[in-house]
Amino acid sequence: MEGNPGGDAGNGSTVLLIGNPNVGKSMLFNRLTGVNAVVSNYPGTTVDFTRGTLIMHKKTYEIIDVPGTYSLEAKDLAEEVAIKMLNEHRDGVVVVVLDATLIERGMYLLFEVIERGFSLVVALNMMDVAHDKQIAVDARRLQQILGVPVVPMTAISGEGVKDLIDILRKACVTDVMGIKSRLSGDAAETPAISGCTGCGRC
Ligand SMILES: Nc1nc2c(ncn2[C@@H]2O[C@H](COP(=O)(O)OP(=O)(O)OP(=O)(O)O)[C@@H](O)[C@H]2O)c(=O)[nH]1
Ligand SMILES: [Mg+2]
Repeated sequence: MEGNPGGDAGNGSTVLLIGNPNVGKSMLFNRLTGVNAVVSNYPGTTVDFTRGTLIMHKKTYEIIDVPGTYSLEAKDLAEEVAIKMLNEHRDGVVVVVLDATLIERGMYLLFEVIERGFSLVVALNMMDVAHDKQIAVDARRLQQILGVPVVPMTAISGEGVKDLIDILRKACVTDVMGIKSRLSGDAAETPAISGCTGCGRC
């Protein structure tokens, strides 16, 4: 499966916000969609999810706030719904939201999304907390190693949200073997390109 470098967000225009519980997905969702959100039950379940729209550069994106999950191996109903939603939107863009103060905790889910071949972007949220706790986060390096856009942001203040919106169309697919080689130094890190995310796929 190939990404869609430089094109519109995936083949479709659905954007799924996925991440561990409490990383700020809903706060980001509110920033992206404003007031036009609709809450529904996922069919056949009592699990709520929210969808809304974002209109940007004359393109309408459907944004889905996926229930929080630690993995794509369901351990409860909410996680099961999260997985079903991903499977229903294989041509969409996945925004994997990570807590910048707990990056390792979100890596498992991130790699599961990568392994399934989704076109993705990483939103590194809670940068304000990372800053207050003096946790240094090198988003650029993470991006060069992962080979997908990584956007530092603070959903609570809105900082970085516009950058995330602008980068949605550069969402791309990456692969675990490539990441391993870049980590071990066997392959060059994807070069940073001026004015670009540096994922190297433009
Ligand atoms: N300081 C800070 N707090 C944030 C930020 N983003 C979200 N929060 C707070 O973190 C808490 C969790 O945010 P939510 O948006 O509900 O998180 P979620 O990922 O939707 O959580 P679940 O729906 O339970 O999976 C809330 O109290 C938010 O106000 C941020 O960038 N900085
Ligand atoms: Mg939420």
